[in-house]
Amino acid sequence: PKYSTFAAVENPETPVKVNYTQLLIDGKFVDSVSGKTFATYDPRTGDEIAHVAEGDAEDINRAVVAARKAFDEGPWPKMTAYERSMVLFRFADLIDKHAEELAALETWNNGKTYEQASKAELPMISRLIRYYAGWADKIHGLTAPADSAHAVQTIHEPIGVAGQIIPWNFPLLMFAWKVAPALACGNTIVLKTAEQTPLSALYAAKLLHEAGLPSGVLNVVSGFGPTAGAALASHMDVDKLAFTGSTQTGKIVLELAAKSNLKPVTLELGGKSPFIVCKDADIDTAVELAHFALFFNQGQCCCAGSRTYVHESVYDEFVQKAKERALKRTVGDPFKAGIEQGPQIDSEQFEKILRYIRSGVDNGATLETGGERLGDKGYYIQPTVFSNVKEDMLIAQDEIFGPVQSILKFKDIDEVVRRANNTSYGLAAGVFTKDIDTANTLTRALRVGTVWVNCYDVFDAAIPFGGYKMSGQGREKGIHCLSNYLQVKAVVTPLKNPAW
Ligand code: TXE
Repeated sequence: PKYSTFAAVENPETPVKVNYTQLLIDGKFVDSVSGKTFATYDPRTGDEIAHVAEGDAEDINRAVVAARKAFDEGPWPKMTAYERSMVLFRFADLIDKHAEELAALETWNNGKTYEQASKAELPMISRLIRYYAGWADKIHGLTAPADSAHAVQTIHEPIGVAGQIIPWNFPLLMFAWKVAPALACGNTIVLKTAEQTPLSALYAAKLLHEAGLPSGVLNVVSGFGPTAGAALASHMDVDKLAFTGSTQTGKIVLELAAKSNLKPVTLELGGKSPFIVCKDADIDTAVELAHFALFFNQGQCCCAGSRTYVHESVYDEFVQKAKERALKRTVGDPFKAGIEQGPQIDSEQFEKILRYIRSGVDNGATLETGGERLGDKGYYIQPTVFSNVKEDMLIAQDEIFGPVQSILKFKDIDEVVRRANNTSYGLAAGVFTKDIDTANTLTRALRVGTVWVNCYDVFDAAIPFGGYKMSGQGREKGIHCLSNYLQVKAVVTPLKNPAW
């Protein structure tokens, strides 16, 4: 197959100046205690962008001490909720003002298209920050009806120092999902970015300080998982941990949290989300959205629709159209207009995806299109489509996290429910049908945290997101996320005159 639009970067210019590469602790940019740094790369070429300070257990500890002090001594948790909300509103305005530079950093360090970063992600980020800014002064307790001799009220207090560990697939969006609700509720934070993508969060954290965030409230440590990440998860003075990443690492951090101080943990982990196309679906729309559900962000989405189940009566037509759509996908330098797909994040993910593609071929799935790398530089992979995928194949079971669509055939609704649920994951699902009864049956039967009906990847700030089963614990976004960052205190006082 020819990918006529593919154009790798020949002589990449520096898309944006990298201003911040140190750790951000107690309101200041500082070197790591060890003085060590590590390189961060441009996935378009594999070339180095910059060296950033490498945080380790000692730096995490310094950051936790700063966050603890900022929590215990204030002013942040003791400021009025209105003042906290105004800091977040100003932060959202600054994100909008610097959206071009932030989007450029995101594309440069991650490989996602600039169009996606600037037109979809950055607006979503400032919108989400404003959503939580709006919540800050609307967090109410209750009065509870107890026995007639006591007055009972509940007070919602910030939980304390939040540890947050984020992945590389949406560096800035994940930063916002974590930081905005925690700050709205009055917590202080130590956040560890993914080692692949440290740059945009440092920039955003700097903007948050410009917006008026007091020193020590948000500390950002770049570094690796087994060192900095593990130190954060097991720190005795961290009151809550929020993690997004692989299921495997989710298990590790949960264990570290349990073995240290039993800090509560929320987890947003991997998935193998079914995308179900029923016989009465609008096929052209389903083909387009199934393509989007899988290939969006180079296939590097926890909720990627990575098992495309198609009813047997429309299967052949669907496969043919899915193949044609994949062949039309424009792959190349993510800074170029009109490009839909950039490179994968790094050589590790790139090799892993190519191994899965080989296993699909070896196990007898039909390779409709793609299957190879593109170019000889950077981490580009051809949009790949497999048909005749069987349930027990690795490509139907594991999270590939790349541009590889697997199309499976089904006969009836009960069967597809059984097969869709036959996985340890339960993050999301897509359902394509015009029949309200089929839609109702599927939305209720699927054991997943989000069901998109005749749409996919709709991510408003108000929509809760999270997984059933091994896709995670707890919910992010929406009203549900607030409870992750709040303690509920019951206050009971005797009533002098119970009769009143
Ligand atoms: O994930 P990790 P990786 C999936 C996807 C991908 C695979 C591996 O399938 O191919 O995971 O990616 C930190 N203690 N997802 O290796 O390891 C790490 O530094 C504490 C799905 O990048 O989970 C980073 O900040 N922290 C996912 C974060 O965990 C540790 C997004 C995520 O890295 C640690 C990314 C440790 N011992 C990958 N080890 C999603 N749900 O969207 C690592 N980390």
